[in-house]
Amino acid sequence: MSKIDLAIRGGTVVTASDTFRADVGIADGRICLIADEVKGAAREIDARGLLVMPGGIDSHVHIAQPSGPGIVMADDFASATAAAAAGGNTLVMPFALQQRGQSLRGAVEAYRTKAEGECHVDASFHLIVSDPTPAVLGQELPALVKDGYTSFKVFMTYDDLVLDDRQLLEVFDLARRERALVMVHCEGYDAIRFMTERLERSGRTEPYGHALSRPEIVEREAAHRAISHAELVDLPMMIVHVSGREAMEQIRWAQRRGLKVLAETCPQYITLTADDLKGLDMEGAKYVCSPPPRDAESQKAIWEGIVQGVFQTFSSDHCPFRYEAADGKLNPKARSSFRWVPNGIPGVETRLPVLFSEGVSKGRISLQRFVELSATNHAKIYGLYPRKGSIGIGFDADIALWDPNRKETIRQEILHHGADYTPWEGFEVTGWPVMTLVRGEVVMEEGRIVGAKGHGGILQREVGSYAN
Ligand code: DUC
Ligand code: ZN
Ligand code: ZN
Repeated sequence: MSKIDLAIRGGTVVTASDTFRADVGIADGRICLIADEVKGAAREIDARGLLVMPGGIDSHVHIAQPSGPGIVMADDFASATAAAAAGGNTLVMPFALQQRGQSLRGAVEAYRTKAEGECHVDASFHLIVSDPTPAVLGQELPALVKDGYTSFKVFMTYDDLVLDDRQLLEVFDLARRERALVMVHCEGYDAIRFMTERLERSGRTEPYGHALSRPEIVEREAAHRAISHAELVDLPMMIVHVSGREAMEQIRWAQRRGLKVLAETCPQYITLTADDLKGLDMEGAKYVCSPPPRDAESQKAIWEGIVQGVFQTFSSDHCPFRYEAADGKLNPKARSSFRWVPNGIPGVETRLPVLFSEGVSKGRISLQRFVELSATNHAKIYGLYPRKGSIGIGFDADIALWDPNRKETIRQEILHHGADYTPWEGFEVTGWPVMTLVRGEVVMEEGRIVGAKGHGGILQREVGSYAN
């Protein structure tokens, strides 16, 4: 056997199928041995009392994305991936956003330039298609899929991003031909505009108006429309950031009819509610994201969907803005209407502790389901399996060591992201990641980011098994 660089000894290995006591041997950044005892390694990590789990894969994060005039995202690639590592993640999947009039290839190159040499964990880009011109559909997208950009997001709302039904169908049709996976933001543009203008006319301009302007009906209608379009062209599709019962039931209905509809949900939909947007003065702006968090009954529905397998992935939808900042939540126009409050919340660092604590520690889901939702399914769906997403011979040694009994209180002061607040301030969790290794290198130890940035690489992907 070749030389073993590192052994993780005495821990309990958890995969999407099993939990077992074993040592893990690593050579050249990959897992080379799983055995009762791994001896003779150049270095050892003592994992007694800890869970040895696949590093988290967060397949939905926004980093350094243009977000409107005068607005700046709180994270660059260095800070977002440091936060990811601190939260037990080894890979993030941000978006390369095409602005209208811009070539998609140009957008991708610009994001790669921002990310290269900056990342603490691996990264792999999805595309956002906002301008599906004949050149984009005919040449750019097929070429980009072949180059390993095998998934893209489309929006059913937002002035700068919305695609109409015909455009959605054209993109879906192209994705089917190229076997790419489309992620869909399901909220109806016209209904939101109608509600927003009505609320503004009646003076409901505070942050809570954001939740009132896009109720569950708006998400349900768009989810049903997207499902119908995907059925028409026989396309596997991922509905992202599902917030409550209405959309979840549309997806479950589609899945029961045998349609290839996948779904994602996020921490905000099991822990926050629209009432959080009612915070005094402008405090509610800290929770403005889309779709908005709903209510306790919606949280129950999301758990139902998690337990029943309606959801395959649990991502953060990390989309961070500073609160006390003129380029963030409290920009000069934000007080005049919720529509000017930048849309999104930070969460890449807290996603896994929230799911572990609310899910595993409270007995709602098994460790196996946790690993599926947090890592394995992301790798399978987005074309990184069997390289990423599990602990097995030949996989990249992307590993998080967890103390399942450690109690922590989430606080801004212990986090690494670029935002100046966390929506989970004061949230108590049981279970905490204490070490993260990316391809066999320790990148986080006890909350400290160790090692140089630039260890994280930018990965191209295969077509995922679902799109296939
Ligand atoms: N959609 C996202 O996926 N993230 C942030 C805002 C949004 O609308
Ligand atoms: Zn979205
Ligand atoms: Zn998002």
